[in-house]
Amino acid sequence: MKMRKLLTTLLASVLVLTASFAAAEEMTPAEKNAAAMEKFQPKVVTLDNGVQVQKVPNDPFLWNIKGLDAEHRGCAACHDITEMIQKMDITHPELHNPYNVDETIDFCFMCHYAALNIGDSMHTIHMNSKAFNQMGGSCDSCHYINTKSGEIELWDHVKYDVMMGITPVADVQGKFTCDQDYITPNEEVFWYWENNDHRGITPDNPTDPEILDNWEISIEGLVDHPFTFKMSDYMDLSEKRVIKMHCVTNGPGGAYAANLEVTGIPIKPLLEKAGVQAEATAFNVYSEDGWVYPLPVDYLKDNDTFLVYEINGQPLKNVEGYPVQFWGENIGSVHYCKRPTRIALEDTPAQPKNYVLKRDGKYINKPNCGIWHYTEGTVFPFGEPIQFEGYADAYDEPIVALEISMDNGKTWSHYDTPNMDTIRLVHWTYEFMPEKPGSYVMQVRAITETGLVSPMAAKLLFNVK
Ligand SMILES: Nc1nc2c(c(=O)[nH]1)N[C@H]1C(S)=C(S)[C@@H](COP(=O)(O)O)O[C@H]1N2
Ligand SMILES: [Mo]
Repeated sequence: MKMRKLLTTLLASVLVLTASFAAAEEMTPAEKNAAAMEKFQPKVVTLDNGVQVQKVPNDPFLWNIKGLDAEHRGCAACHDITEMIQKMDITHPELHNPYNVDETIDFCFMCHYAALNIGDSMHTIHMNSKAFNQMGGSCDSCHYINTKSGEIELWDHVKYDVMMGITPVADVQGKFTCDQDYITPNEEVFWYWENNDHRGITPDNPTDPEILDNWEISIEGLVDHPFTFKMSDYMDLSEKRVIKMHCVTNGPGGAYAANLEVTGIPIKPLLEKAGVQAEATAFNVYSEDGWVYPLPVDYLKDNDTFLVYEINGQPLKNVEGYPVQFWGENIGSVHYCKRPTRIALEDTPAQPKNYVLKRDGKYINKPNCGIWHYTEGTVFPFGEPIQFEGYADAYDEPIVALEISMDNGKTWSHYDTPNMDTIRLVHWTYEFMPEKPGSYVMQVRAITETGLVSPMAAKLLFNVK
C-alpha cells in the first residue's frame, strides 16, 4: 500500500517537474526561487493519532529535498519493517513496535550479520523487485555513497550527518532522572517466537484457564529423585518479583526490553527436592518443541529463577508462552523458555548466551538504550518543555551513566546513574526546553561499569515549531 502511494507521488512529481521546468525558463530568477521554495519543502504529515511528523528538516538551500532526495531514501521511505517481513515469502518471527519505537534495519542485522548476510539478500530482492525498479529505485535508495571516502554507507546510518538544517546544541542541558521502579505496561511487552526450528512461526496455543493448573513439568537427568509435577502442586510457593526481560537480539536503540512484575514458582526448592548431583554442569530448561539455551549449574547459586505464570498480575498471553515461561535474573531472555516441559540437569557444556553478540570482536548492542514513544520527526510546540523517556540496559553489567548529545555526537552531557542493579532495566527521563524552533536530533548512549559505551547511540529527530 505504502509502495503504491509512493509510486503515485513519484509519478505526480515527475509530471509537475516536467511542466515546471518548461515554465522555469520563462520565469524571472525571483519567480523561480519562489517556485522552488514552495516545491522543495519537506512534507509534514498528520498521523491517525493527531501527531504531526516531519521526517526531513527544512533547510534554506532546499538541499535535503533537491540535493539529497531525503524523503525517498532509507527503509522507512517504502517500508514498515514489522509489516514488510511478514509479507516476505520466507517466514520470519513476528516483530512489533513496543513503546512506539520503529524497527530499523539494525534489528535485522542482529540475526543476519554473520550467517545469511542481509546485504546479499537485500540486493537480490530489491534488484529483482518490479515495484522497486518501476519506482526508479537505485543504489541511492538504501545507500549513501560517501564522495569523500568512496565508502558505500547505509542512508539510515548517516542521514543526520549529511542532511542540513539540524540545529546543534552543544553541551545540552536538561533535567535528568533515572530509576528502576518503572513497570512496562502489558500492552508494551514485546514477544518473540523463533522456535527450535528457527522458522519463526508464532504458535496458536489454546489459553483455557485449566491448562495452567494442569501444565506438567519434569525435573530429570542428574538428580537423585526425578519427579514430574503440575503447576497447581506448587502455586503456594509463588513469589512476585520485578525482573527485566531483554532479548539478546534487541537491535541498537531497539525496544525489545521490558521491566515487569512477574508471579512465578521459584525453582530452587524444586531442585532441592530433586537433589542435584555433583556431576551436573548444565541446567537445561526444554520447551515442548525442544527450545533450550543451557545455563551452567553454577548460575543457580547467585541468581533466582522462576516458572512465571503472570506478568503484571495478568496470565501470560498465548504469544508470551501461556501458560508458563521460565525466567531468570541477569540473563538475556533467549533463555526465557516458553512452555517448558522438562528441566534437565546434564553434564553437557553450558554457557549463558547472555548478551554477547559480537561483530568483529565488538558488541553490537551492549550496552543498549532506547528513546521511547515519539515517532521519528515528531513536531512539538515551541515554548513547552519536551519530556523524553527511555531505558538502558547491559544484560549482566550495571549501567553507571547515560550520555546525551544534541550536536551529532560532538559533545555529550554526562549523567551518572548510581547504584543500578542488573535485575531490572534502567528507566530514564529527560526534560528538554528548546531555545528556538527548528529540527533537532537527540542521541542517547549508555555506559557500563567496565566502561563499555553503546556502540550505536539511540537517535531521534524531532521538530519544534
Ligand atoms: N519455546 C520458546 N521459548 C522462547 C522462544 C521461542 O521461540 N520458543 N523465544 C525466546 C526469545 S529469543 C525471547 S527474547 C523470549 C521472549 O519472551 P516473550 O515472547 O514472552 O516476550 O522468549 C524466549 N523463549
Ligand atoms: Mo530473544
